[in-house]
Amino acid sequence: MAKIALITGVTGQDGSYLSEFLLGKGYEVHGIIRRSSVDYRERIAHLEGTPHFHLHYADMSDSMSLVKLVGKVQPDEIYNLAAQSHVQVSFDAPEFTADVDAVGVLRILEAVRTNHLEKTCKIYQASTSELYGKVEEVPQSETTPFHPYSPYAVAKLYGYWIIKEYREAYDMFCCSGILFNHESERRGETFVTRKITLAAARIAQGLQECLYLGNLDSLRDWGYAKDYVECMWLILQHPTPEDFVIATGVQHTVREFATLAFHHAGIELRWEGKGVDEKGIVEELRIKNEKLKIKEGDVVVRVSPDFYRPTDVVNLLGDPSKAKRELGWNPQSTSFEELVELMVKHDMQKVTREHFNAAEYLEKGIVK
Ligand code: NAP
Ligand code: F7E
Repeated sequence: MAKIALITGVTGQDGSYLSEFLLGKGYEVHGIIRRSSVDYRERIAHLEGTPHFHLHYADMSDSMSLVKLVGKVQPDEIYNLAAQSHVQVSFDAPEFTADVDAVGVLRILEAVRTNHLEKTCKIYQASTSELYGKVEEVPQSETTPFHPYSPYAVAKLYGYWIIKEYREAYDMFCCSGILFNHESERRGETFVTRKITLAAARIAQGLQECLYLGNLDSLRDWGYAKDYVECMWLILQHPTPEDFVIATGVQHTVREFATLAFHHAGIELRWEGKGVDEKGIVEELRIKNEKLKIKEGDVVVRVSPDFYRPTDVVNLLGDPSKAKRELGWNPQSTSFEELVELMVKHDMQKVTREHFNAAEYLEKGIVK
Protein backbone atom coordinates (compact mmCIF):
# COMPACT_ATOMS: atom_id res chain seq x y z
CA MET A 1 0.00 0.00 0.00
CA ALA A 2 1.35 3.44 -0.96
CA LYS A 3 1.76 5.85 1.95
CA ILE A 4 -0.59 8.83 1.92
CA ALA A 5 0.77 12.34 2.48
CA LEU A 6 -1.23 15.53 2.94
CA ILE A 7 0.63 18.76 2.19
CA THR A 8 -0.65 22.17 3.26
CA GLY A 9 1.02 24.95 1.26
CA VAL A 10 1.38 22.67 -1.75
CA THR A 11 1.40 25.63 -4.18
CA GLY A 12 4.38 27.24 -2.45
CA GLN A 13 8.10 26.86 -3.14
CA ASP A 14 8.61 24.00 -0.68
CA GLY A 15 5.23 22.36 -1.30
CA SER A 16 6.01 21.96 -4.99
CA TYR A 17 9.44 20.37 -4.41
CA LEU A 18 8.11 18.16 -1.61
CA SER A 19 5.29 16.92 -3.85
CA GLU A 20 7.82 15.90 -6.51
CA PHE A 21 9.99 14.24 -3.87
CA LEU A 22 7.16 12.23 -2.29
CA LEU A 23 5.67 11.20 -5.64
CA GLY A 24 9.16 9.94 -6.52
CA LYS A 25 9.09 7.82 -3.36
CA GLY A 26 5.79 6.24 -4.40
CA TYR A 27 3.50 8.24 -2.09
CA GLU A 28 -0.06 9.22 -2.87
CA VAL A 29 0.09 13.00 -2.44
CA HIS A 30 -2.84 15.22 -1.49
CA GLY A 31 -2.45 18.99 -1.43
CA ILE A 32 -4.54 21.83 -0.01
CA ILE A 33 -5.28 24.75 -2.28
CA ARG A 34 -7.35 27.82 -1.52
CA ARG A 35 -9.78 29.69 -3.65
CA SER A 36 -8.40 32.69 -5.50
CA SER A 37 -9.89 34.89 -8.24
CA VAL A 38 -7.05 33.81 -10.52
CA ASP A 39 -5.87 30.22 -10.57
CA TYR A 40 -2.17 30.80 -10.20
CA ARG A 41 -0.62 27.40 -9.57
CA GLU A 42 2.50 27.72 -11.69
CA ARG A 43 4.78 25.72 -9.37
CA ILE A 44 2.63 22.58 -9.46
CA ALA A 45 1.07 22.90 -12.93
CA HIS A 46 3.35 20.12 -14.22
CA LEU A 47 2.01 17.71 -11.56
CA GLU A 48 -1.69 18.31 -12.06
CA GLY A 49 -3.35 15.32 -13.72
CA THR A 50 -0.64 12.84 -12.67
CA PRO A 51 -2.25 9.71 -11.17
CA HIS A 52 -1.20 9.96 -7.52
CA PHE A 53 -1.47 13.72 -7.09
CA HIS A 54 -4.75 15.20 -5.81
CA LEU A 55 -5.74 18.76 -4.91
CA HIS A 56 -8.50 19.80 -2.49
CA TYR A 57 -9.94 23.15 -1.47
CA ALA A 58 -9.46 24.03 2.21
CA ASP A 59 -8.01 26.90 4.20
CA MET A 60 -5.81 27.12 7.29
CA SER A 61 -8.24 29.61 8.78
CA ASP A 62 -11.23 27.25 8.37
CA SER A 63 -11.19 24.44 10.98
CA MET A 64 -14.10 22.56 9.48
CA SER A 65 -12.49 22.37 6.05
CA LEU A 66 -9.37 20.85 7.65
CA VAL A 67 -11.31 18.38 9.81
CA LYS A 68 -13.33 17.17 6.80
CA LEU A 69 -10.29 16.87 4.58
CA VAL A 70 -8.13 14.99 7.09
CA GLY A 71 -11.07 12.59 7.61
CA LYS A 72 -11.46 12.06 3.87
CA VAL A 73 -7.76 11.63 3.02
CA GLN A 74 -6.75 9.61 6.15
CA PRO A 75 -3.09 10.64 5.78
CA ASP A 76 -0.12 8.72 7.18
CA GLU A 77 1.93 11.92 7.14
CA ILE A 78 0.96 15.60 7.17
CA TYR A 79 3.44 18.26 6.09
CA ASN A 80 2.16 21.59 7.41
CA LEU A 81 3.87 24.09 5.13
CA ALA A 82 1.02 26.60 4.66
CA ALA A 83 1.82 30.04 6.03
CA GLN A 84 1.84 33.75 5.42
CA SER A 85 5.59 33.35 5.03
CA HIS A 86 6.80 36.90 4.34
CA VAL A 87 8.39 38.50 7.40
CA GLN A 88 7.97 42.10 6.22
CA VAL A 89 4.31 41.48 5.30
CA SER A 90 3.70 40.18 8.83
CA PHE A 91 4.22 43.73 10.14
CA ASP A 92 1.36 44.91 7.89
CA ALA A 93 -0.93 41.90 8.44
CA PRO A 94 -0.07 40.62 11.94
CA GLU A 95 -3.51 39.25 12.81
CA PHE A 96 -3.85 37.26 9.58
CA THR A 97 -0.30 35.98 10.06
CA ALA A 98 -1.13 34.82 13.60
CA ASP A 99 -4.34 33.15 12.45
CA VAL A 100 -2.67 31.11 9.70
CA ASP A 101 0.84 30.58 11.09
CA ALA A 102 -0.04 30.05 14.77
CA VAL A 103 -3.68 28.96 15.18
CA GLY A 104 -3.49 27.14 11.83
CA VAL A 105 -1.04 24.67 13.39
CA LEU A 106 -3.45 24.02 16.25
CA ARG A 107 -6.26 23.47 13.74
CA ILE A 108 -4.22 20.77 11.96
CA LEU A 109 -3.41 19.03 15.25
CA GLU A 110 -7.06 19.11 16.30
CA ALA A 111 -8.20 17.87 12.88
CA VAL A 112 -5.97 14.82 13.38
CA ARG A 113 -7.31 14.23 16.90
CA THR A 114 -10.93 14.76 15.86
CA ASN A 115 -10.50 12.03 13.24
CA HIS A 116 -8.82 9.72 15.83
CA LEU A 117 -5.62 9.55 13.79
CA GLU A 118 -3.25 10.71 16.52
CA LYS A 119 -1.59 7.30 16.87
CA THR A 120 -1.06 6.72 13.13
CA CYS A 121 -0.58 10.11 11.49
CA LYS A 122 2.82 11.83 11.75
CA ILE A 123 2.98 15.63 11.45
CA TYR A 124 5.83 17.80 10.18
CA GLN A 125 5.65 21.49 11.14
CA ALA A 126 7.51 24.07 9.00
CA SER A 127 9.31 25.95 11.72
CA THR A 128 11.94 28.59 11.08
CA SER A 129 15.27 30.16 12.00
CA GLU A 130 13.28 33.38 12.53
CA LEU A 131 12.54 31.96 16.02
CA TYR A 132 16.14 32.89 16.96
CA GLY A 133 15.43 36.47 15.84
CA LYS A 134 17.51 38.86 17.89
CA VAL A 135 20.04 36.08 18.23
CA GLU A 136 21.39 35.05 21.60
CA GLU A 137 24.24 32.92 20.19
CA VAL A 138 25.99 32.22 16.88
CA PRO A 139 25.71 29.66 15.36
CA GLN A 140 22.18 28.64 16.31
CA SER A 141 21.35 25.01 17.19
CA GLU A 142 18.41 23.07 18.67
CA THR A 143 19.42 24.34 22.14
CA THR A 144 19.79 28.05 21.32
CA PRO A 145 17.19 30.19 23.16
CA PHE A 146 14.49 31.75 20.99
CA HIS A 147 14.02 35.50 20.70
CA PRO A 148 11.41 36.10 17.96
CA TYR A 149 11.69 39.52 16.35
CA SER A 150 8.64 39.95 14.06
CA PRO A 151 4.91 39.13 14.15
CA TYR A 152 5.75 36.23 11.78
CA ALA A 153 8.32 34.81 14.20
CA VAL A 154 6.02 35.19 17.21
CA ALA A 155 3.28 33.30 15.35
CA LYS A 156 5.73 30.56 14.32
CA LEU A 157 6.90 30.30 17.95
CA TYR A 158 3.34 29.36 18.94
CA GLY A 159 3.39 26.71 16.20
CA TYR A 160 6.66 25.32 17.56
CA TRP A 161 5.38 25.09 21.15
CA ILE A 162 1.94 23.70 20.33
CA ILE A 163 3.60 20.90 18.32
CA LYS A 164 5.84 20.11 21.30
CA GLU A 165 2.86 20.26 23.66
CA TYR A 166 0.77 17.81 21.62
CA ARG A 167 3.78 15.49 21.31
CA GLU A 168 4.07 15.35 25.09
CA ALA A 169 0.40 15.59 26.09
CA TYR A 170 -1.05 13.12 23.56
CA ASP A 171 2.04 11.12 22.60
CA MET A 172 1.68 12.24 18.97
CA PHE A 173 4.48 11.91 16.39
CA CYS A 174 4.73 15.60 15.56
CA CYS A 175 7.98 17.50 15.01
CA SER A 176 9.34 20.85 13.90
CA GLY A 177 12.02 21.32 11.29
CA ILE A 178 13.75 24.58 12.20
CA LEU A 179 14.71 25.48 8.67
CA PHE A 180 17.06 28.32 7.80
CA ASN A 181 16.46 30.33 4.62
CA HIS A 182 16.23 28.16 1.54
CA GLU A 183 15.87 29.51 -1.94
CA SER A 184 15.43 28.28 -5.49
CA GLU A 185 14.24 29.10 -8.99
CA ARG A 186 10.72 28.83 -7.49
CA ARG A 187 11.29 31.29 -4.61
CA GLY A 188 8.62 34.00 -4.28
CA GLU A 189 9.69 37.10 -6.18
CA THR A 190 9.66 39.49 -3.19
CA PHE A 191 12.14 37.54 -1.05
CA VAL A 192 15.53 39.17 -1.27
CA THR A 193 17.39 36.45 -3.22
CA ARG A 194 14.83 36.12 -6.00
CA LYS A 195 14.29 39.86 -6.12
CA ILE A 196 18.04 40.19 -6.77
CA THR A 197 18.38 37.40 -9.35
CA LEU A 198 15.37 38.65 -11.33
CA ALA A 199 16.60 42.25 -11.23
CA ALA A 200 20.14 41.25 -12.28
CA ALA A 201 18.64 39.35 -15.23
CA ARG A 202 16.42 42.28 -16.22
CA ILE A 203 19.22 44.84 -15.90
CA ALA A 204 21.52 42.62 -17.98
CA GLN A 205 18.86 42.54 -20.70
CA GLY A 206 18.04 46.24 -20.73
CA LEU A 207 14.65 45.94 -19.03
CA GLN A 208 15.49 47.64 -15.72
CA GLU A 209 18.03 50.26 -14.70
CA CYS A 210 18.28 49.98 -10.94
CA LEU A 211 17.48 47.60 -8.07
CA TYR A 212 16.35 49.01 -4.68
CA LEU A 213 17.14 46.96 -1.57
CA GLY A 214 16.96 47.37 2.22
CA ASN A 215 19.54 46.15 4.74
CA LEU A 216 22.60 45.00 2.76
CA ASP A 217 24.51 43.90 5.88
CA SER A 218 21.95 41.30 6.91
CA LEU A 219 23.54 37.84 7.22
CA ARG A 220 21.71 34.69 6.18
CA ASP A 221 22.47 30.98 6.00
CA TRP A 222 21.06 30.27 2.53
CA GLY A 223 20.48 26.72 1.26
CA TYR A 224 18.74 25.15 -1.73
CA ALA A 225 15.03 24.33 -1.23
CA LYS A 226 15.26 21.09 -3.20
CA ASP A 227 17.83 19.76 -0.70
CA TYR A 228 15.75 20.88 2.28
CA VAL A 229 12.50 19.07 1.42
CA GLU A 230 14.35 15.75 1.69
CA CYS A 231 15.01 16.66 5.33
CA MET A 232 11.31 17.21 6.02
CA TRP A 233 10.72 13.61 4.99
CA LEU A 234 13.77 12.31 6.89
CA ILE A 235 12.50 13.98 10.08
CA LEU A 236 9.27 11.97 9.85
CA GLN A 237 11.19 8.72 9.17
CA HIS A 238 13.36 9.17 12.29
CA PRO A 239 12.55 6.50 14.93
CA THR A 240 11.51 9.13 17.50
CA PRO A 241 9.69 12.47 17.04
CA GLU A 242 12.31 15.20 17.44
CA ASP A 243 13.01 18.75 16.28
CA PHE A 244 15.94 19.45 13.94
CA VAL A 245 17.86 22.49 12.73
CA ILE A 246 18.29 22.38 8.96
CA ALA A 247 20.95 24.76 7.63
CA THR A 248 24.17 24.80 5.61
CA GLY A 249 26.44 26.20 8.34
CA VAL A 250 27.68 28.98 6.01
CA GLN A 251 26.53 32.61 6.05
CA HIS A 252 26.71 35.53 3.62
CA THR A 253 25.45 39.10 3.52
CA VAL A 254 22.74 40.37 1.18
CA ARG A 255 25.52 42.45 -0.46
CA GLU A 256 27.56 39.29 -1.17
CA PHE A 257 24.52 37.60 -2.69
CA ALA A 258 23.94 40.61 -4.95
CA THR A 259 27.61 40.83 -6.01
CA LEU A 260 27.65 37.17 -7.05
CA ALA A 261 24.25 37.32 -8.75
CA PHE A 262 25.26 40.33 -10.87
CA HIS A 263 28.54 38.56 -11.70
CA HIS A 264 26.60 35.64 -13.15
CA ALA A 265 24.51 38.08 -15.16
CA GLY A 266 27.72 39.55 -16.66
CA ILE A 267 27.97 42.67 -14.46
CA GLU A 268 30.84 43.18 -11.99
CA LEU A 269 29.88 45.46 -9.09
CA ARG A 270 31.83 47.61 -6.68
CA TRP A 271 30.25 49.11 -3.57
CA GLU A 272 30.59 52.70 -2.35
CA GLY A 273 29.04 54.57 0.59
CA LYS A 274 27.38 53.45 3.81
CA GLY A 275 23.82 52.84 5.08
CA VAL A 276 21.11 54.43 2.94
CA ASP A 277 23.83 56.08 0.81
CA GLU A 278 25.47 52.82 -0.22
CA LYS A 279 25.47 52.12 -3.96
CA GLY A 280 26.35 49.18 -6.20
CA ILE A 281 28.24 50.56 -9.19
CA VAL A 282 29.09 48.84 -12.47
CA GLU A 283 32.85 48.18 -12.36
CA GLU A 284 32.94 46.10 -15.53
CA LEU A 285 30.36 44.98 -18.09
CA ARG A 286 30.85 41.58 -19.68
CA ILE A 287 27.67 41.72 -21.76
CA LYS A 288 27.23 42.60 -25.40
CA ASN A 289 23.65 43.71 -25.87
CA GLU A 290 22.43 46.66 -27.90
CA LYS A 291 19.34 46.93 -25.68
CA LEU A 292 21.44 47.55 -22.56
CA LYS A 293 20.60 50.80 -20.76
CA ILE A 294 23.63 50.85 -18.44
CA LYS A 295 27.36 51.48 -18.83
CA GLU A 296 30.43 51.16 -16.62
CA GLY A 297 30.26 53.64 -13.70
CA ASP A 298 26.43 53.60 -13.52
CA VAL A 299 24.65 52.88 -10.24
CA VAL A 300 22.55 49.71 -10.51
CA VAL A 301 21.83 49.02 -6.82
CA ARG A 302 20.56 51.61 -4.33
CA VAL A 303 19.27 51.39 -0.79
CA SER A 304 15.67 52.35 -0.04
CA PRO A 305 14.47 52.65 3.57
CA ASP A 306 11.11 51.34 2.29
CA PHE A 307 12.65 47.87 2.61
CA TYR A 308 13.88 48.36 6.16
CA ARG A 309 11.88 46.46 8.80
CA PRO A 310 10.77 47.82 12.20
CA THR A 311 12.92 45.04 13.71
CA ASP A 312 15.25 43.00 11.51
CA VAL A 313 16.97 39.68 12.10
CA VAL A 314 20.57 40.24 11.04
CA ASN A 315 22.80 37.32 12.02
CA LEU A 316 21.48 33.87 11.14
CA LEU A 317 23.90 30.95 10.96
CA GLY A 318 22.67 27.41 11.60
CA ASP A 319 24.49 24.46 13.13
CA PRO A 320 23.20 21.40 11.24
CA SER A 321 25.29 18.85 13.23
CA LYS A 322 22.26 16.98 14.61
CA ALA A 323 20.63 16.58 11.17
CA LYS A 324 23.97 15.43 9.72
CA ARG A 325 24.56 12.93 12.50
CA GLU A 326 21.06 11.55 13.07
CA LEU A 327 19.40 11.93 9.67
CA GLY A 328 22.50 11.34 7.54
CA TRP A 329 21.71 14.58 5.68
CA ASN A 330 24.39 16.44 3.75
CA PRO A 331 24.05 20.21 4.35
CA GLN A 332 26.53 21.01 1.60
CA SER A 333 24.99 19.19 -1.38
CA THR A 334 24.38 22.55 -3.10
CA SER A 335 26.85 25.31 -2.23
CA PHE A 336 26.00 29.01 -1.94
CA GLU A 337 27.91 29.63 -5.18
CA GLU A 338 25.97 26.92 -7.03
CA LEU A 339 22.66 28.21 -5.63
CA VAL A 340 23.24 31.77 -6.83
CA GLU A 341 24.39 30.57 -10.24
CA LEU A 342 21.42 28.29 -10.83
CA MET A 343 18.95 31.00 -9.79
CA VAL A 344 20.52 33.61 -12.08
CA LYS A 345 20.72 31.17 -15.02
CA HIS A 346 17.05 30.37 -14.55
CA ASP A 347 16.02 34.02 -14.38
CA MET A 348 18.18 35.04 -17.37
CA GLN A 349 16.26 32.47 -19.42
CA LYS A 350 12.89 33.42 -17.91
CA VAL A 351 13.39 37.10 -18.72
CA THR A 352 14.55 36.27 -22.24
CA ARG A 353 11.60 33.98 -22.83
CA GLU A 354 9.10 36.49 -21.54
CA HIS A 355 10.47 39.59 -23.22
CA PHE A 356 12.46 38.68 -26.30
CA ASN A 357 12.64 36.35 -29.15
CA ALA A 358 15.08 33.86 -27.62
CA ALA A 359 16.95 33.23 -30.85
CA GLU A 360 17.50 36.95 -31.39
CA TYR A 361 18.88 37.35 -27.88
CA LEU A 362 21.20 34.37 -28.15
CA GLU A 363 22.58 35.79 -31.37
CA LYS A 364 23.02 39.38 -30.22
CA GLY A 365 23.64 39.35 -26.49
CA ILE A 366 25.82 36.84 -24.69
CA VAL A 367 27.72 36.83 -21.46
CA LYS A 368 31.39 36.69 -22.45
P1 NAP B 1 5.58 30.06 0.27
O1 NAP B 1 6.23 29.84 -1.06
O2 NAP B 1 5.22 31.44 0.69
O3 NAP B 1 4.27 29.14 0.32
C1 NAP B 1 3.32 29.29 1.32
C2 NAP B 1 2.16 28.36 1.03
O4 NAP B 1 1.16 28.53 2.06
C3 NAP B 1 1.44 28.63 -0.30
O5 NAP B 1 1.08 27.40 -0.88
C4 NAP B 1 0.20 29.39 0.13
O6 NAP B 1 -0.89 29.27 -0.77
C5 NAP B 1 -0.11 28.65 1.43
N1 NAP B 1 -1.04 29.38 2.28
C6 NAP B 1 -0.91 30.62 2.79
N2 NAP B 1 -1.99 30.96 3.53
C7 NAP B 1 -2.84 29.90 3.47
C8 NAP B 1 -4.11 29.62 4.01
N3 NAP B 1 -4.78 30.51 4.77
N4 NAP B 1 -4.67 28.42 3.76
C9 NAP B 1 -4.04 27.51 2.99
N5 NAP B 1 -2.82 27.72 2.43
C10 NAP B 1 -2.24 28.89 2.67
O7 NAP B 1 6.50 29.47 1.44
P2 NAP B 1 7.74 28.45 1.35
O8 NAP B 1 8.99 29.23 1.15
O9 NAP B 1 7.41 27.33 0.45
O10 NAP B 1 7.80 27.95 2.87
C11 NAP B 1 7.03 26.83 3.30
C12 NAP B 1 6.86 26.88 4.80
O11 NAP B 1 8.14 26.87 5.44
C13 NAP B 1 6.16 28.12 5.34
O12 NAP B 1 5.43 27.72 6.47
C14 NAP B 1 7.29 29.04 5.77
O13 NAP B 1 6.86 29.92 6.77
C15 NAP B 1 8.29 28.02 6.26
N6 NAP B 1 9.69 28.38 6.16
C16 NAP B 1 10.22 28.78 4.98
C17 NAP B 1 11.59 29.04 4.89
C18 NAP B 1 12.22 29.45 3.58
O14 NAP B 1 13.36 29.95 3.62
N7 NAP B 1 11.58 29.24 2.44
C19 NAP B 1 12.40 28.86 6.01
C20 NAP B 1 11.82 28.42 7.20
C21 NAP B 1 10.48 28.16 7.27
P3 NAP B 1 -1.12 30.32 -1.98
O15 NAP B 1 -0.24 29.82 -3.10
O16 NAP B 1 -2.56 30.18 -2.24
O17 NAP B 1 -0.70 31.67 -1.48
O1 F7E C 1 14.93 38.73 3.81
C1 F7E C 1 17.00 41.74 3.96
C2 F7E C 1 15.87 41.60 4.98
O2 F7E C 1 12.61 38.50 2.93
C3 F7E C 1 16.25 38.32 4.11
C4 F7E C 1 11.11 33.53 4.77
O3 F7E C 1 11.13 32.41 3.93
O4 F7E C 1 13.32 33.06 5.60
C5 F7E C 1 12.53 34.04 4.96
O5 F7E C 1 12.49 35.24 5.72
C6 F7E C 1 17.04 39.51 4.63
C7 F7E C 1 16.32 40.33 5.70
O6 F7E C 1 13.76 36.51 4.01
C8 F7E C 1 15.59 43.42 1.08
O7 F7E C 1 15.81 42.74 5.81
C9 F7E C 1 17.38 43.57 2.30
O8 F7E C 1 17.23 40.68 6.73
O9 F7E C 1 14.48 37.22 1.80
P1 F7E C 1 13.88 37.75 3.05
P2 F7E C 1 13.58 36.41 5.61
O10 F7E C 1 12.99 37.62 6.19
O11 F7E C 1 14.88 35.93 6.15
C10 F7E C 1 12.86 32.68 6.92
C11 F7E C 1 13.77 31.59 7.44
C12 F7E C 1 11.41 32.32 6.95
O12 F7E C 1 10.98 31.53 7.76
C13 F7E C 1 10.50 33.16 6.12
O13 F7E C 1 9.28 32.46 5.86
O14 F7E C 1 17.25 40.40 3.53
N1 F7E C 1 16.64 42.54 2.79
N2 F7E C 1 16.75 44.13 1.26
C14 F7E C 1 15.53 42.41 2.04
N3 F7E C 1 14.51 41.54 2.11
C15 F7E C 1 13.52 41.65 1.17
N4 F7E C 1 12.50 40.77 1.18
N5 F7E C 1 13.54 42.64 0.22
C16 F7E C 1 14.56 43.56 0.13
O15 F7E C 1 14.56 44.43 -0.73
